[in-house]
Amino acid sequence: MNPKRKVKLSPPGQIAAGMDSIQSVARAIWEETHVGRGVKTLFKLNQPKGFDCPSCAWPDPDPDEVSKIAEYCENGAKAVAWENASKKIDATFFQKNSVEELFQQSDHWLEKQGRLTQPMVLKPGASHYHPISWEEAFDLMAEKLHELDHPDQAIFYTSGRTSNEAAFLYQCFVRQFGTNNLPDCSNMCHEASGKALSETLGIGKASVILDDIRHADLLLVMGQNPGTNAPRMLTAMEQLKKNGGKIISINPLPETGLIQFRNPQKPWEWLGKPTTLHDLHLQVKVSGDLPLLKAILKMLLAEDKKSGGKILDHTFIAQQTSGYEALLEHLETCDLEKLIDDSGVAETQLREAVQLLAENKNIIIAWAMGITQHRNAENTIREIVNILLVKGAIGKKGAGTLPVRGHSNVQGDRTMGIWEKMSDAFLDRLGQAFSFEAPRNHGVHAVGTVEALASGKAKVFMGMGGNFVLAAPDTQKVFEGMRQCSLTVHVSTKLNRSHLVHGETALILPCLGRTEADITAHGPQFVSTEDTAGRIRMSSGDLEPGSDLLKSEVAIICGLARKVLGTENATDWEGMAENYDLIRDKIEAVIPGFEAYNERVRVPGGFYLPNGAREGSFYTEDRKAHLTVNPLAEKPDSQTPFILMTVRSHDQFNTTVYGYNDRYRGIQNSREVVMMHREDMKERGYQSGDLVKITSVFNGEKRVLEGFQVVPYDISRGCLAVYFPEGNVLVALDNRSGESHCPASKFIEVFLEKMQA
Ligand SMILES: Nc1nc2c(c(=O)[nH]1)N[C@H]1C(S)=C(S)[C@@H](COP(=O)(O)OP(=O)(O)OC[C@H]3O[C@@H](n4cnc5c(=O)[nH]c(N)nc54)[C@H](O)[C@@H]3O)O[C@H]1N2
Ligand SMILES: Nc1nc2c(c(=O)[nH]1)N[C@H]1C(S)=C(S)[C@@H](COP(=O)(O)OP(=O)(O)OC[C@H]3O[C@@H](n4cnc5c(=O)[nH]c(N)nc54)[C@H](O)[C@@H]3O)O[C@H]1N2
Ligand SMILES: [Mo]
Repeated sequence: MNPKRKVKLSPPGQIAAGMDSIQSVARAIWEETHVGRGVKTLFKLNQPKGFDCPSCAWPDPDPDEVSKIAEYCENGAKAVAWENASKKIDATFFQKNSVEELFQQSDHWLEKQGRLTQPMVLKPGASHYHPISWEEAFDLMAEKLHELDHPDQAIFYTSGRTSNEAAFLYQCFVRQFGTNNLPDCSNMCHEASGKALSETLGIGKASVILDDIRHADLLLVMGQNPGTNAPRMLTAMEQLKKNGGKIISINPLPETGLIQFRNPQKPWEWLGKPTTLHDLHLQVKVSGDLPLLKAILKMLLAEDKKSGGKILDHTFIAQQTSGYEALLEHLETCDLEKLIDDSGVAETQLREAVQLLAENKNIIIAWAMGITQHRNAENTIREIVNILLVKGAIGKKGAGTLPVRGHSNVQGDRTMGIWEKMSDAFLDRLGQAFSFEAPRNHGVHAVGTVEALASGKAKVFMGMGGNFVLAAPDTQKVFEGMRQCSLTVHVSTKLNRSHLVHGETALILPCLGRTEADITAHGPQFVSTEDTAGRIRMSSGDLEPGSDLLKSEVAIICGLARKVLGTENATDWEGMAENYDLIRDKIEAVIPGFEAYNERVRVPGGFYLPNGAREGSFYTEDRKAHLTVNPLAEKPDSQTPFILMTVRSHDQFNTTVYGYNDRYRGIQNSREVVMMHREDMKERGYQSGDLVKITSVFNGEKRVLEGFQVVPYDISRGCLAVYFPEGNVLVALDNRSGESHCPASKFIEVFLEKMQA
């Protein structure tokens, strides 16, 4: 067997951004879009009157600051260029290429074919997609949905790019149809953060805003690769450093974006020295974070005792928290040496971290998928909260929790009610506002969706954006499940695998992107989004749409709702489709925090949603912040010598593969690689480029991925990394966190076998 693409290696980068990232932006615009159109859009990106970047959910600076600078990053610019592809996919393309032929192509190739331009249908038994009118598509969907025995046989997924307005209408339609089957990408992303933070602090979101980072003394960045996945965060980190703050990174990989930074927005600084970002890097074992945090906490308590109680904030602990005694008792029973050993980090380094935590008061802890996509994710996140609480580092300027969200509006979608188990209070208000009785039984989450599809319990799958078949765990199972559906429907901008792994009938419904003008009979419309810091802002595109046949997500939902719910349905779908102010009025009526929505969203920079934890009020049952006792995870399967994580390269947005070069890591030309420590390679007799078969073992079941090239990398011993989504083949459905059911796509027990080249 030969690799499909031979990997080329160069030394990993030491400095993030700078000139290389500018070149990369230029290349993306040149290759994907008309140059004028691309450059025009960049000037509107994240500006108060422009559109919200469709890439990540990193917050924008305040309007007076943002208007002075170009507020975008390399990967945001790539996302915008990708959305504005000058290439188009029309009916002739589908006539030329059968579904079978398209299925044989790579994911990169599929999206590279350009923007989808008209609704398409795949009829039962047909080999090719054919054009269909919007009206016929909605009729077809209504027919298939009405054929079901129960509304719970349909599942309505959402990816995180959907605007507040579209998300609100979508969940309203789905609940009026009669189900809470509203899984979303958050189920596979920050679900564990929401769960652990709501329980302990009374709000499932970050407790800090952008400005807090500048005022922090110490920032911990755990399980996150901001240089690639939230590049604008590096600007905030640079400011923190310039103000004398310190940074600790905790990661099995020494990610370039955590080491040094040259601000691409400040070319006059490119010749000077880059800003050194992290002061300390703790190269934790994959999933070693909980033992690491416990060890730090134990040492911190010991230091506090020695200092006569000067290190922890005892007043805060006494007045604002519960559970301190139980936590102390629990830590007594933990063996420090064993914790340190399980973390994979040397004691001397942990002592340095403890020193920094002891010396500083304003502490922020940021984290992302390296913490959430684990079996013990909730426990780890509650332990993060423990550390902040004993230091009194919450509810004040420059301190708090920072779960860095992924998709640009994933947080807003959840606020709008995209969740399989919204509270009764929300459902009551929704029912009142739209004169119906919302269903109460919980729906399925993302993993539950795969189970429901695979077991035949669900028959219709609709995706509002995203690429569910590749994003979900256990690729083989998802494929089987999708193929059993009577209907699969995707509202999309680009062609992807989910269009090709389909039900008996399939529909592709092409929609407007963020950058495009959305003009209705009522005039130009704008939408709004919520960022990681809970700020709501307007987003308004002004480019000419990629095709006359595209509809906005709002229009698609309204058109569909009218057909499915019937002409007697009292909701003013037609009115809302023309005038988005009417949607925002309804949001205001249903969701607390959106008072005077239409007025405040028009103020440059928008407004912040209320956030108890940020203001030092904890809306838990007892109105206290909870210190908690969090059990350590069970030992992994001893039969499998390696723990494998799936990560993103610098050249992708989730399942959208822009290209094959992971620039910062120095891994080029191929994504079919497995990163391994040199000593582990030596011990097992592997050479760079050797081909391996990776086998994961979970509950005795095996899953395999073949033909991956071994790449020597500075990764913790005993740990491996492959890219997402390729690695999803190896993730068993039950390999997930116990409480929030987030797939443990960063904790896969595997063994390797050499393959003949
Ligand atoms: N350009 C770009 N931007 C994106 C995305 C994208 O694909 N491309 N995706 C968006 C989305 S939806 C999301 S959720 C975010 C994702 O943003 P990240 O969470 O940064 O994404 P991952 O690549 O999954 O990286 C996880 C990091 O966790 C580390 N890690 C893995 N396991 C462990 C562990 O056990 N402990 C610790 N401490 N670290 C660990 C990995 O080494 C890696 O550095 O980015 C968003 N932004
Ligand atoms: N193994 C493994 N699995 C993972 C992860 C991991 O780290 N490892 N990460 C998980 C995470 S954090 C997430 S968030 C999920 C992501 O899962 P998804 O959100 O489902 O996937 P994306 O790749 O972001 O979706 C890309 C598609 O969205 C469509 N699209 C783009 N823009 C728009 C738009 O404006 N409107 C509409 N309607 N469609 C649009 C395009 O057709 C594109 O092909 O994957 C999860 N799966
Ligand atoms: Mo995500």
